[in-house]
Amino acid sequence: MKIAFINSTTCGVVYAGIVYVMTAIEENGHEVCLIDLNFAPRENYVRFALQEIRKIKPDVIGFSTLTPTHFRSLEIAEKVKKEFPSIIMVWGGTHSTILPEQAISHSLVDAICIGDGEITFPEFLDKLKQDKEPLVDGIWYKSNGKIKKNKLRPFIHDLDKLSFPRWEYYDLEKYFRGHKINGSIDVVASRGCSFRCSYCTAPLMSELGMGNHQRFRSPDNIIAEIKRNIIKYSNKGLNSITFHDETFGYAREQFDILLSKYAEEGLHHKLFWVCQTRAELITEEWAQKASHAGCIAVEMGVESGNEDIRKNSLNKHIANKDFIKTAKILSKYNILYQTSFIIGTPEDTKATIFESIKFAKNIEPIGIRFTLYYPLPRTRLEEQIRLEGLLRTDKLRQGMPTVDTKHLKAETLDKIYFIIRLWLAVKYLKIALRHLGLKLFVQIFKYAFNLNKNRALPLMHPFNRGGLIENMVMNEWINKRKRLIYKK
Ligand code: B12
Ligand code: SF4
Repeated sequence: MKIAFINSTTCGVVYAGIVYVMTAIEENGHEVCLIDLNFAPRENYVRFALQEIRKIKPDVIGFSTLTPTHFRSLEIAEKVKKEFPSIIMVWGGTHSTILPEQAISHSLVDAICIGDGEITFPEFLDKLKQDKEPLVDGIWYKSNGKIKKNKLRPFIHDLDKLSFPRWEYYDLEKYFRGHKINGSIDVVASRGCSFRCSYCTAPLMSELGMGNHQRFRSPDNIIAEIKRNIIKYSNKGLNSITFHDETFGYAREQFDILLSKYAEEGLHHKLFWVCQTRAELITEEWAQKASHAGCIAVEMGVESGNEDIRKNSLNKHIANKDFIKTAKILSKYNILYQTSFIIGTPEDTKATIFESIKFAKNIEPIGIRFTLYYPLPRTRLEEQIRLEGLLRTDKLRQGMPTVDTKHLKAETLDKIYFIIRLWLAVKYLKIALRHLGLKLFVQIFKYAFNLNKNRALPLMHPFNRGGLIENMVMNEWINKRKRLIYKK
């Protein structure tokens, strides 16, 4: 069978979940291809997807959807169903896993995959091929318009058994040139998270009746994947690794062995890496090991500069002083750090948002992200907001309800957010000038005339979240580190 995949989340980055599933079904003898919306002209993704579907003529389309972006899958599915009613549409990803009832209830969706897709989806396709009823654990489907629910399938416990993701479904050379860190590929060393932040869906995953969601790969398996990546993708421009775990380094034993092996094998001279993790995991020893093994940058969620909001409302029990300490440790070991903040959670006032800006300035990260709060359904915070009547269904933001805080209307938040983005643009310019000096203008010139050919991704707006400038600073930093290492 021929299966086309569409990832409705587009931020100009590759995505491991879809690649893992594609790899598994290709190994099972099916033909697969990816319709990459990152290459769709802005706002024209539906037409782009349709054109691709006309060329590919798939039997099945697998959509990967998140709740905040699932409306894009619906828009595409609507047009596809009209033109090709026989194509079977299957949804998978976090949205279908967290909100299966909602996902399967859309008239355009024929089946959903709940949880991991690597075993479930190939089994489902086999049934389709044999024209049999898809009695497959982890699949809900429609039969004569009626919803049929199979049993849930436990999360895949032994991640080492999975085949390494085949990244060539993506046009890697273009990503390698346009990515935040040039030449970076994702590696997922663990899946899941055991912290319980109130705005996040991670804590729900282990409560779905599919077993513990947090799982870890063995260091040997991870190293083998990285070595395979070097062999396969170096000639395309592979240069670094992004560990896309929720909290990289949470399991200290895995972290220690992995990094020792990474350095022993000399991989730290070949591929630098970045990761996202929690600030309190970063001890002096953590940072020393990470730096020695080629860590170039860490992304940490601060969420709010107001400690009370962070701890009591967002359930993230990290004190301001701990972030400051972590920032100092990371600087000591030459690791750059990026921070992310959420504005518009229920307790936010103008003053607390200002505290976040001030805090972001104080800890001097290389990259700062501010996002407006999305109330993710079924999370603890969303339930609270619903009860308190702060959810606004009259005002949607990218298809999602908007939230008033207890003190601010969503309209005011929009204005504040606009000002923050202006402030960030100036801030990024300052950071870049500090790190690059006059080289910055040479780089902007090169970018403007596409001399480095790094304007490959049409959806990536150059100033989106400081994307272009952050990209330049990160890459300059990597080059500096490389020069230092090769001098030794
Ligand atoms: C990497 C990542 C991203 C990447 C890429 C995501 C993507 N889908 O393209 C980027 C940086 C782009 C991103 C962006 C966002 N993300 Co994000 N992201 C993640 C993260 C950290 C890891 C995802 C990953 O690679 N997991 C590892 C893979 C192996 O697991 P998986 O994704 O679950 O995939 C498996 C199954 O779901 C299934 N599957 C997946 N797709 C399909 C498709 C089919 C057909 C089938 C059969 C099966 C299947 O099989 C896969 C393999 O087992 C997750 C956290 C997490 N736990 O997943 C958050 C997460 C997915 N992100 C989330 C959010 C909210 C966002 C943003 C909306 C945040 C924001 N406010 O800006 C943005 C989207 C912005 C936009 N405009 O599009 C939420 C989603 C919540 C929800 N209810 O949908 C998560 C769960 C974080 C959280 N805990 O709250 N994200
Ligand atoms: S640490 Fe990150 S992934 Fe874990 S619950 Fe908190 S926000 Fe979610």
